[in-house]
Amino acid sequence: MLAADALSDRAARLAALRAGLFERPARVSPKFFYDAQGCALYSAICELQEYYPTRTEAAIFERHREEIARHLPRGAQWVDLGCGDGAKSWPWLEAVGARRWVGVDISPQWLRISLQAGTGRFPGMALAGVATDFTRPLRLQRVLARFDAPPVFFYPGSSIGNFTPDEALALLRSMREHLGRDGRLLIGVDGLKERHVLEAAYDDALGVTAAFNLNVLRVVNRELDADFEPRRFAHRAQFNARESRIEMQLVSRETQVVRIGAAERRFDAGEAIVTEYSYKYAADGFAALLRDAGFGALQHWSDERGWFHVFVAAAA
Ligand code: AVJ
Repeated sequence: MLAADALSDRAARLAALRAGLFERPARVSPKFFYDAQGCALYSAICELQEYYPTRTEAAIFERHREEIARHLPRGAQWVDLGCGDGAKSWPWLEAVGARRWVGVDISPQWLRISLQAGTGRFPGMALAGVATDFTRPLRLQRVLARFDAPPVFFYPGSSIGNFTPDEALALLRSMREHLGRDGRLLIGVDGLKERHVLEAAYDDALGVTAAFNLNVLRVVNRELDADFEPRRFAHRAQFNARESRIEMQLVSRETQVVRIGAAERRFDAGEAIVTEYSYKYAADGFAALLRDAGFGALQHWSDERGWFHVFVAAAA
């Protein structure tokens, strides 16, 4: 496994986490959700009745896999961005006859799990893991240059939705720079739909998403030596139609003072910490973003309700 991030990067990440908590409104980047507990809760979210994205995307992949694969290079290096347990990749490796799998994830836990699963399922296939996050430009040129095969950048699950449109544009451009002539992007993005469907998906009846959101306070406590009490905050998920995004927040249930390292941060009753944006795109809006990022030859698949969109794109 390659640790792309040096120790100084870790220090910078923690400094940014700390600074965000003292902003107004306070904010924590969603990349901090995914410790071991957070990963387990996210897996549980994907099984929820209300959380349609994972299963809607999976159905599109199942139904159109052969056709999508015909738009992808054979014998590719399959670059799984935010690979998690890797399970979304495995059927694709077979469908395109991939020669190598490169898992990229912020969580070393996930990389260990997915590398082990991949080794079991594809003995003899070249596998690599890269630990990094996507808030900075990707630098995978050297890893990819070790293999003479075009890359497929696989970015499923609407993870792109965590970025503002400007940030998403920068990330897509950085993927585009890796593609070469034969490389492709295969990306899944959540569609715009009715508010009540969106809000239920991010505020489920069982409270799993609430737990996922609150868990970030435990991550903060551990990383910054803070004393947030999850019970003193409430989960909130609202669709902001003007910005076309779900906004997840943790709302202080009372006026309180939280210690963060050697400092203190007061939260008023009702004051919110912004933890996640999840942008939703109409198909044509996302196609325009891809074109802005230098992609062309767009192919698009969706489900019957138009709830989720899958695109294949090449460098324009
Ligand atoms: C992993 C970013 C795609 O935005 O839907 C799920 C994360 N947050 N429920 C999403 C998430 C709350 C998820 N992504």
